[in-house]
Amino acid sequence: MQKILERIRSGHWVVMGILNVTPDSFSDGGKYSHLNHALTHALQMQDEGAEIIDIGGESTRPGSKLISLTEELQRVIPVIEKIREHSKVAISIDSSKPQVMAAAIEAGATMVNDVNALHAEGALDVCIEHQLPVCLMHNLMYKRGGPETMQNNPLYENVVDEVTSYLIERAKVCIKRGMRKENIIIDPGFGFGKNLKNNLSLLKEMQQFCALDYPVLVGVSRKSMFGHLLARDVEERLIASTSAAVIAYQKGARFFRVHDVAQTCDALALCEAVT
Ligand code: 7PJ
Repeated sequence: MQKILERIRSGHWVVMGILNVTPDSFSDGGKYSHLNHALTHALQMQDEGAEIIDIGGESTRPGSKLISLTEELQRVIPVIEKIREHSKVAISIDSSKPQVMAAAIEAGATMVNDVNALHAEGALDVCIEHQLPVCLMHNLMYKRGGPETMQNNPLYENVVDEVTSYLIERAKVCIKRGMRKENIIIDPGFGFGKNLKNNLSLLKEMQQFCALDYPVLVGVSRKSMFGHLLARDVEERLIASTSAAVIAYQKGARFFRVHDVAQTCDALALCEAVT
């Protein structure tokens, strides 16, 4: 994982493939819930160029329901163990629960991706104890009462400045508590408590996040912002998602969390060839 971060820092792009093991996950409808399907999908994404597989058991998309600790553990841990048996690909655990993070690390995950930026009690401690790379994502969930309600009324004076300050502040807190600065990745959190205009501003001003001293992870893949902009269903958002990745690349982003690995890698390889 450290090598991957070094590559990002030296200007190379890296793709993280999304592996949802949530029955209600919106873009693959739970198709990969079964262990062997999850493994096949992970290996396919690795084959297509994903250097990290991001495994999430709790759907964090707006409007979804939270699940219990036991259920989340039952969904993700066997998948991590299965992938570990068959591949050396880096695994990131997409969770906000410290117990899930700890169990995932034990099972072989080497990165934590938390859409709540380690706000849950004990989450920061787990990450500091293990000193592993962590993605801190901006999300107003804590102020707005969870994914069931967060989209109702997003309101910013200046979304880019507010997200920037939040990420800087959050990174500072983590460092103060003992996290190594080199292990911090930041993410503006497309779609989390943001409307279309907010999301487009984040993309338009991506260079502002990239100017901070941390690698920036971009998660726009198949998101509803494209549904709103283009009136496209989830399965029709490939071109927009890939184009957004290209735009983010051109503004300095190098780390991409995507469903469509092969297509995104093609687009990013072209970007790199002309940079
Ligand atoms: C993101 C994420 C994102 C990071 C999800 C979805 C919703 N983690 N987890 N960034 N989104 N770091 O994939 O549409 O944007 S779940």
